[in-house]
Amino acid sequence: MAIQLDSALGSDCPTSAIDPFSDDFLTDPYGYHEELREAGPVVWLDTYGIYAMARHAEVHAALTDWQTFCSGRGVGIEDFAKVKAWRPPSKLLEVDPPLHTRTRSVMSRILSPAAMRKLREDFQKRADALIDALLEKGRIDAVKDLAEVFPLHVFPEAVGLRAEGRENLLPFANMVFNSFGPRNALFENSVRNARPVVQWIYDQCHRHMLMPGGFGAQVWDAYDAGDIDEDEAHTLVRSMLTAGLDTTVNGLANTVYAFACHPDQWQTLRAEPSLARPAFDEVLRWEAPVQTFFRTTTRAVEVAGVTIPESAKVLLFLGAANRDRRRFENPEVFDIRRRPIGHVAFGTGIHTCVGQLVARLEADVILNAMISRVSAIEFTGEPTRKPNNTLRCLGTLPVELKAA
Ligand code: 8QM
Repeated sequence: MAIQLDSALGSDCPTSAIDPFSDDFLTDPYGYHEELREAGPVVWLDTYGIYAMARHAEVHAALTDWQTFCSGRGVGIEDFAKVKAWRPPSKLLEVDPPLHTRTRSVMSRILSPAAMRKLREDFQKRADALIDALLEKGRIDAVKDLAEVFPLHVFPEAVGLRAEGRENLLPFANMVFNSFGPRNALFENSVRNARPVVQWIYDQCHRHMLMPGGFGAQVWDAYDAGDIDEDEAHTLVRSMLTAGLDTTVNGLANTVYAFACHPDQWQTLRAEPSLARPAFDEVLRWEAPVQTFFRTTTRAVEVAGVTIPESAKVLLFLGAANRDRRRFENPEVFDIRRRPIGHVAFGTGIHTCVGQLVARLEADVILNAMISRVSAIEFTGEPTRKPNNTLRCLGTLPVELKAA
């Protein structure tokens, strides 16, 4: 630790006392992001003894250079080379090539554009029915009644899970995303909450638990074909259950939130429904569901004049990079007409979100359903935040949907 600190100080690396895992930061990160971006291209965070990058150029470059900024030592704060991982590591997220190349190709084949075309019609019907039901209700909590309900309807079915026990999925994912951070109260409480559901999750990943034809069964088909071994198949199904739900829940909640905050943008979208796709990208840029991930350096590396030593943990602020004015003009403005090309909400490089077509499909069918049916989205109360060590989460989002 002393060596790391010396080299940080010795190479002109600015230091900061900001704690990016405090409730304060997680509840309202944007002022802190600005401080971190302006402190320099690389910042040493005293609280944890880690490096951080919050500007777009450096975040993007680090995500692209997997040889130097590896994932195999964990994408949370703990270095798997020093501390045993608290769960068996993911064979997709927390690995490097060549293993990553093999597992990734199995997953991207399953989550392909052709697979999405098969799902679209059914997803759209369910989105239409859900929005009709919510309009009957009028006043809703857009987190519980919309953002959670919809992915919980469509995603477990696409994977091929049994109907019972689906309520276990969200507490499990909530725990995993908290566990990328330090062992603070968020980490400890979510582990305690999820303890009873972990075994259920692991049980669902076995071949005999998965309905034929779903994403899960297709992972096992890849085992039959000899592309992956048994342990890899089981762990890749677990990846789907971990990564596929909480992310889209928050992506949808952030979508409703963004338009509730910007009624003019909702009218723009209604007048021009073909903006749905760029509008979702703008939501992701403006409020990235996954705010941060770590990498670990495999060698000493110079970044913008700062030498980061080997075996350092580097915290990449995806959400801050997406609001860097060096990359995006008026970054704090939510504008669905901007083409937010280059946002890193899905990451970039070899680990770019492999499930993003599912996320895009879910957002697209919900927006389609709302564009034709909902004339306005109005707040009926103050939204609340649910801090998470990785995710940008709303706790509640009280709104009224007005029928068109
Ligand atoms: C985050 O377990 C996994 O493979 C996994 C867990 C979380 C994610 C991705 C993969 C990025 C959504």
